[in-house]
Amino acid sequence: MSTNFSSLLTGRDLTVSIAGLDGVGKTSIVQRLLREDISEIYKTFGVNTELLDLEGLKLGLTDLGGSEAFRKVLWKAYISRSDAFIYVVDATNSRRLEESRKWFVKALQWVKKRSPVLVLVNTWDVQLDNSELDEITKIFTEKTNSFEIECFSISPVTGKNIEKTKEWLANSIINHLIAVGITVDYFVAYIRTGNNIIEAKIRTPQITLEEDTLFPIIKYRFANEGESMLEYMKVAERQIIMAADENISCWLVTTKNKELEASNLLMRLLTELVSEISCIAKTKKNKLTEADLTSFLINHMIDKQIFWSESQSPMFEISVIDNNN
Ligand SMILES: Nc1nc2c(ncn2[C@@H]2O[C@H](COP(=O)(O)OP(=O)(O)OP(=O)(O)O)[C@@H](O)[C@H]2O)c(=O)[nH]1
Ligand SMILES: [Mg+2]
Repeated sequence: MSTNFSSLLTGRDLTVSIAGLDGVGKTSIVQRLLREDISEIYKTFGVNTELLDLEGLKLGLTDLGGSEAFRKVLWKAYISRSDAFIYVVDATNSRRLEESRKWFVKALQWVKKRSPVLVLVNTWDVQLDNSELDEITKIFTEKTNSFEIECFSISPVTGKNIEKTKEWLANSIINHLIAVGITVDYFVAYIRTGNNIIEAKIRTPQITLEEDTLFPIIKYRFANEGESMLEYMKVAERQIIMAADENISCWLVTTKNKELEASNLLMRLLTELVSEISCIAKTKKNKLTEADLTSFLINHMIDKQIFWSESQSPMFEISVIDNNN
């Protein structure tokens, strides 16, 4: 199956602020996350913003100037609006570690509660042994226990841990948003298997049957062979997202009156779900049964609380429907 959903993703971009003292290598790291070439790096006056595409998850990177004037006037406004926070420390400059820690602690007051925080220790081109790294890690993670802070070394020159940073960004932001509540009221998956279509409906007890009929668009619609579809719409104060390939069509409806801005994330999650179901269908040679689907959905969507993050017990209906309907 070809998944080219990513090019279709839209929605509000999630943003990550990158702060740290002047000259610690923030811009070099940001440029290395975006492209290989970091030969032309200039001191940041104010803020640089860049867009990082992590296989469809679009992240706005806000690279903040580290000079004292910018720390004082700019950091708060940007950091307090971001979905995640990265702080860069220069491992080769021990003289400024205390100053750096002081600004880190200050910046944490502005970071949105429970947001993911990563400290990157720029090792430049020097080798840092484990005990040196442990020491720096300790300085930046102790007495900051209201946040879960991850810390590792990086080098924009050698590329060390650049991929690891991208993984951290994708995973921690998804986990964070799930933890704070991606709440969905209604989910339907249609899976074409042989001559039949299995319909799996999951909904919260709150959703009424009348509301069910409010979403007449939720009907199976598959993509052409080798293609995929992704659609986003708003109906009756809810966001509705559909992802489909040639055999799987999944729809989800968000909770009413609860503006979830991260439509791009929801689309990504749904797209992943389509791919996962498609993999299972393939291993079963398209003989996916209702039982297979039930166990998959329970494991992935209910036990792991992917969508029902609030303490509700969603209701399940799985049935086989006639393809000729
Ligand atoms: N050799 C080496 N030089 C680096 C490395 N990272 C950054 N530099 C250099 O250090 C200088 C400052 O790097 P920047 O990336 O501009 O630092 P910054 O944190 O963005 O600085 P401000 O914009 O002033 O806040 C540049 O001349 C970079 O080329 C590295 O890993 N190795
Ligand atoms: Mg810079």
